[in-house]
Amino acid sequence: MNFGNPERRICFISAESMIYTFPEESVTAMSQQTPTSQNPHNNEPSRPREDRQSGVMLKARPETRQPSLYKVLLLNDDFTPMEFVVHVLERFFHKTADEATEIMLHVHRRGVGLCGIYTFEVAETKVSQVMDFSRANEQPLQCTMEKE
Ligand code: TYC
Repeated sequence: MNFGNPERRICFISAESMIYTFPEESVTAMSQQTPTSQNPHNNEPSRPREDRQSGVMLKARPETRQPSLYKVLLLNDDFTPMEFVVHVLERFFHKTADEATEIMLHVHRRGVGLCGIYTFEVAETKVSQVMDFSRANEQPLQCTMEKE
């Protein structure tokens, strides 16, 4: 058995739980490359690169993305009482009385207004909560979401 001076190798565990080892010098060389891959605001998928010595395809950075965001909107109608809309904005969107009144009046005058911006599941939940609450109180108030 050979216990003498083995080549030093660096071990990586990928997101897919694959274990890769590389000669130490090649890892040092890789860490000095591709400054754009270190920009956390770069939302493009990383391109696989081939390590020159091992031939293994490497990802320059983990496959993470910023989630898409969705606007939750209230629509005007002629029947829902203003106080009801203010209450909805306080209850489901955590607005103060002043903020809720301002948004309600904006919707009343302009036809549509922004309640908040959320990830998909949160936006979907807010829309359902408002629609269920309005229906349960026999109000025609409409709430929708749209991608930012
Ligand atoms: N236009 C309604 C009224 O005059 C008030 C209202 C405001 C309704 C905002 C819906 O999203 C709305 N009673």
